[in-house]
Amino acid sequence: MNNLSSIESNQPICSFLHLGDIHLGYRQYKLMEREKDFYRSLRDICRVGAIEKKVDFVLIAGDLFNVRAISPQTYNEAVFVFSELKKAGIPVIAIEGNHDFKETGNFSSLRGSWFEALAQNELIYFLYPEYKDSEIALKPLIFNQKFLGGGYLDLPIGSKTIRIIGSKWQGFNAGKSLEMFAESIKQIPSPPADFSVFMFHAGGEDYLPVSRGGVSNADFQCLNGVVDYVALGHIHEHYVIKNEAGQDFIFNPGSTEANSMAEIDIKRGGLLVSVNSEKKINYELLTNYKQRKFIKLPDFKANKFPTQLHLNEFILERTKSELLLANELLSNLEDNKPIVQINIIGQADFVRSNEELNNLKQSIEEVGALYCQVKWDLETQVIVTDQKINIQDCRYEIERQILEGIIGNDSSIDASEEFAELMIRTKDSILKGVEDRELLEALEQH
Ligand SMILES: [Mn+2]
Repeated sequence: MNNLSSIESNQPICSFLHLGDIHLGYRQYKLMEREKDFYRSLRDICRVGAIEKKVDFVLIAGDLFNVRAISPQTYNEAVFVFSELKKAGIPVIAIEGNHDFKETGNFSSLRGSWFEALAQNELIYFLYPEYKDSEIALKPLIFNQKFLGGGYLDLPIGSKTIRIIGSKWQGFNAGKSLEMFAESIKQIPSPPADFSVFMFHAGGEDYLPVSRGGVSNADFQCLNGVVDYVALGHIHEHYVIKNEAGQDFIFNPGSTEANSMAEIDIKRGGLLVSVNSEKKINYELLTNYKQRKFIKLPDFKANKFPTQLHLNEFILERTKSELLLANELLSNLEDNKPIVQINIIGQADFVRSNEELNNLKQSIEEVGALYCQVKWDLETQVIVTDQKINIQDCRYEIERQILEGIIGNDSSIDASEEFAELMIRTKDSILKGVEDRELLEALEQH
């Protein structure tokens, strides 16, 4: 083997960025700022995850748009991002998801899709295989020539060929359709590709029950040995499913922005993938791109407070300290203001006032939240063994929780609760000018 071919054999086959569930155009909470956030996330993840990393291509596995009928602004954003990628020489291959799929019915009708418009402008390769009876006829797109009207693309990367096959949205037929796809992919004329990807918008059974359209792990296995990488979208949480040989096989990146409060804490982002010369897949979940910050405070127990004003004051002070900790208080940069979620649980002894709850929401937005969601779950039974918080205790409780939060951030101290109490006592004894022997002893012990 000469030097050149040994270098060649060590070259990775390809690298790519796999995205899904971008939901461009979603104006969450009816806020223009949120619509902009979704645009910003896509721009930024394409910058840090594709252009700066010099990947070979970008996959969009459905739900690029939040709805099928998008606004001109949303279309312009897609054009902007894909033009940037095109300038960088990075092709984009996309399929539709349930949010943006072509209307069912007569395909020969004049009703189109914005994916077609993007493809006509040579900004994406739009994979949309057509049906012939119960078989899927996979027609090829052609690199740099044919951007729509087919089900697969052979992408030349250096001396290698990457084959990307895509499905349209299958709905409840998802699991059953895989066998058909596996057969059709095998029918693609030779020569075989060096690496192949199947793009599919559907959820795995661990995230979406089969009874609700999820695909069982067993149903996925017919693709094993037929393609090398299954690129999913649909579920907004990142996950990977292995094949029967125990290798990572099916990949889902998750959403690029939080589409609901339920998406604050889950793993999600973009998958930066590289394939080595032995077809071994390495991947990294990218989460470090511009995204809106969310703050979810611990549940507040309603029955600890004598009046709603006490409850409101307590929550507001607690939220302010949290915003301070996040260094966001009174930030006038709309881009940096967090979204705050407040959960109140259990029945209160006072009559609940929606007006007061709305006041709380507004106060929190005035001290620096872009948006505050206040939820009161009356169903949760809360048992409070200690006494109700009176005005004096209310202040103490706020101080204690704030200090505990600050101390809790320092991993070198594990008894944050105890420390918070000692700090308050120290402060009190200084203010009162009284020597507290017990306190001094306690402090000495630490
Ligand atoms: Mn979806």
